[in-house]
Amino acid sequence: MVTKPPISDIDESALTVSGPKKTAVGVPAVLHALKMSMEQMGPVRSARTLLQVNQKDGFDCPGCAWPDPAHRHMAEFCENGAKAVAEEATVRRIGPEFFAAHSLEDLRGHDDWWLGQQGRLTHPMMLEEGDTHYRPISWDDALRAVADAILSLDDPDEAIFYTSGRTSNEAAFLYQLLVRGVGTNNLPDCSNMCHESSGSALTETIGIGKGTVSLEDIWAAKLLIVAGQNPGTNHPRMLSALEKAKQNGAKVIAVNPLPEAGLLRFENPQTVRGVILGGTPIADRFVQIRLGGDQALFQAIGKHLLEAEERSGGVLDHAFIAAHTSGYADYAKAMAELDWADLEVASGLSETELREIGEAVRTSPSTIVCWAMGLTQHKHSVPMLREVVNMLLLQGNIGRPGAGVCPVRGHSNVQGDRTMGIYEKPSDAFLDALDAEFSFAAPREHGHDTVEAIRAMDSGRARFFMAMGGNFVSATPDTEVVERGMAKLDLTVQVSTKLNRSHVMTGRRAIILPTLGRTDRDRRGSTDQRVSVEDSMGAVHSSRGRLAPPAEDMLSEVAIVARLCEMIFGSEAGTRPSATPSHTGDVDRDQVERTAAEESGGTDRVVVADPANVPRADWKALEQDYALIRTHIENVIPGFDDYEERIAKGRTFFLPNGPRDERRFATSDGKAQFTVNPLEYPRIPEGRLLLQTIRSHDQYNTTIYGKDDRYRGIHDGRRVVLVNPDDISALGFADGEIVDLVSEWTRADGSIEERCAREFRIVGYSTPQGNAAAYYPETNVLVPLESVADVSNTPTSKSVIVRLEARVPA
Ligand SMILES: Nc1nc2c(c(=O)[nH]1)N[C@H]1C(S)=C(S)[C@@H](COP(=O)(O)OP(=O)(O)OC[C@H]3O[C@@H](n4cnc5c(=O)[nH]c(N)nc54)[C@H](O)[C@@H]3O)O[C@H]1N2
Ligand SMILES: Nc1nc2c(c(=O)[nH]1)N[C@H]1C(S)=C(S)[C@@H](COP(=O)(O)OP(=O)(O)OC[C@H]3O[C@@H](n4cnc5c(=O)[nH]c(N)nc54)[C@H](O)[C@@H]3O)O[C@H]1N2
Ligand SMILES: [Mo]
Repeated sequence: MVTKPPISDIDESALTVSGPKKTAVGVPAVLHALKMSMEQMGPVRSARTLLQVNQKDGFDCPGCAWPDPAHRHMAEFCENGAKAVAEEATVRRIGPEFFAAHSLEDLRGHDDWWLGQQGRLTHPMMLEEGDTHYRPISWDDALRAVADAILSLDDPDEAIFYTSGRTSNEAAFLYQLLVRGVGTNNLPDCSNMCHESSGSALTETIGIGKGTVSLEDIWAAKLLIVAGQNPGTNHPRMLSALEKAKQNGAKVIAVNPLPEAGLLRFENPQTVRGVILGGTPIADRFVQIRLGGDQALFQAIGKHLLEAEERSGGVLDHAFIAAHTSGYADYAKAMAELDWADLEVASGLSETELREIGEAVRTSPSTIVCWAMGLTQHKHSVPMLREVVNMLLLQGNIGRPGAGVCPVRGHSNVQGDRTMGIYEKPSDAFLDALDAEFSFAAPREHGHDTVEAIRAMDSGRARFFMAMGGNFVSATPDTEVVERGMAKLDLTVQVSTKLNRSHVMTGRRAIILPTLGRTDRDRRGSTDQRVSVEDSMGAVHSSRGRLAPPAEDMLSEVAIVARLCEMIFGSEAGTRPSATPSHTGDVDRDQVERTAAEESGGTDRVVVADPANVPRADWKALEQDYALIRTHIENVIPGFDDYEERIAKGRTFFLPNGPRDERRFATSDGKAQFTVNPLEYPRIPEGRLLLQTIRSHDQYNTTIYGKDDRYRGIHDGRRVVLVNPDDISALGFADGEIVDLVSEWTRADGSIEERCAREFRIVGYSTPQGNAAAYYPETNVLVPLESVADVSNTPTSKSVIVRLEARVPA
């Protein structure tokens, strides 16, 4: 297979390095955002669009999932949000002429940066087996081809339905219903590669897979530990919240192998002080931890708290521990047995430093821990996050103001998609309610997550792939295996706004279905529709785009899915969702299944979209009026009562959250769980480095906006590897040298598997010895599919053993 490594489009010879910045945001950020907006949208559209971001009754910023304050600034604006908007609201278009001019072969030679720069997709396109070019196809024919491919499968589990995290609640809800109606739970999503470890650890320990704090809690906290997160780039609006917390007297501890600018000093472009006086120092303390050392850190804090309690008392919240937790004694014993020397080695921090951080926690009346990918993408991420919970439980730091867990979510509606049932392991309660609402029996067997989906493709167990957004080929680990797997499929379908590698590394046949984004007006029938989303803190609100869509007859995600449902399940015109909740009603599941089995001839064989057992609804009506979808959601998912009313006029409502609202923990014994987790940390073999793969300041996941990483001082290029200067010389290299990165994966039998990413420039950088960093997605070729986190199955994108290899002179 031809997979020219896409290194051809960005001219890396122009790369310069100026060293990391000590401040984030400020005026340059605003200017950068405006520059990109003007390039993509021109002045009028830029002004119109940017003023609507995150305003009441405007559109939800597609940038990140950080919540909006109730009282919003005129422009609740951040540089990278503006870039995300410009990327979508661009005036560039690619229609049939573009695909006629570029063969598949030609497109395959380009990287995600070039592909994304071409503009918005406007027409359904189809690639038939053996074709050299995509060709235009009508909407009806395209959707019919998708429906036929699904119906011709021998088993519904041969189909895989991926979701990225931008999909609205309404589209996500219909999409999972389509998938379950077809007869499978194969619903991998970007979350599998993102916060799955958080979900796993939190569900086990506190009974909910989400955070337990609101924005008000952040403002009220007295200590915020921000670990494994680069908010200056990835959640810039979080910096305003941290600034406000500091004004209220909070201390901030930043835990990171890299001295990220946003964690150090913040110039708020919204205030005079930020612009003229040079801003607020954010982190009171920067803790330069070794990659993967956080489990040791949180154990050390727990151990310190327990020792202090032993000495003089007054540290622990005994009443909370007694009333609301179990497992305390075992945990305390395990901490007592830990050796400070081991904790030092694992974290790379001295006992003194570990104890100082422990003191900051001990003396804080209310503590929040915030984290993102630095804590979720390691082999031992789930035990690492259980330790975060242990530490917080000791002082009763869950379910009271200014305290709790704050996993900072990535995609703007990734959390909402999960709430809507985009999950390969749905609960029975959810499925029971779905069955009752749509008079069918959804499959119970769990489906494939992202890593399992790739295995199924590669082994020939899958034949059909559909993606509701995202860029599966570039975002997933082990790029070559994924490309090989995709090529084995009968049909790959991408519902997308922009072109990316997943449209060119296809199955034997491929279909592109262009769709509307957040900023686009979505007119159905005679009314403009709105959708709704859930932010990182469980608040739900509406979103409505106002821009003219990129082309006349574009379909929204909702419309695409509704039409597929109608084609596959048949119409049930005239039925309306009733106003009775199904999530409390009892379903005679056995009866539904019996009837289905009888009607399909009494066999046990799983039939694809078995006509006797398909969800029943008036799909056309749902397509024309999204409020009807919201009524269904209200009936199926607890917490959405009066959905329509509570999102009207730009209002926001909070979903119920047991731990936060009433210290209610939906675990097996109704209590929060202390857990015992043997200390783990990555061991780095002699002469090797542990590589983390991260985002630059000029990208959104696999969407590359530009070639700068301003805060880290990297300009006009992306193929760099950041290495500690002592390691550079110890390994016999020089700063600026071009090397290949070779990853080494030790198989179960002890043999070593190698993968190579070519031509990276070594940049001396402040990172702990033995640790290195480079950008994703270019480095995904290095991440072995087998290298996943225990329990959550998340690829270990922050923990890849590599060696640097000198390039053989040509
Ligand atoms: N502009 C922009 N915004 C985004 C995105 C984007 O690509 N661009 N992506 C969105 C998505 S989907 C997500 S999930 C989030 C991602 O947001 P982040 O998690 O902030 O993104 P990463 O670039 O992966 O950065 C990981 C951070 O963790 C640190 N780190 C790595 N390993 C460790 C470790 O072992 N311990 C500790 N303590 N720190 C560690 C890294 O040095 C880095 O600062 O951002 C969202 N927002
Ligand atoms: N090595 C490494 N790999 C990683 C990570 C890492 O840190 N390191 N991070 C992981 C994480 S946290 C995540 S979340 C995943 C991200 O994985 P994905 O979500 O799959 O990837 P994105 O790059 O966000 O997807 C971008 C594409 O989404 C489409 N799109 C944008 N907006 C819309 C929309 O409104 N509707 C539709 N239908 N399509 C739209 C566009 O076509 C665009 O090209 O990557 C993961 N992969
Ligand atoms: Mo993510």
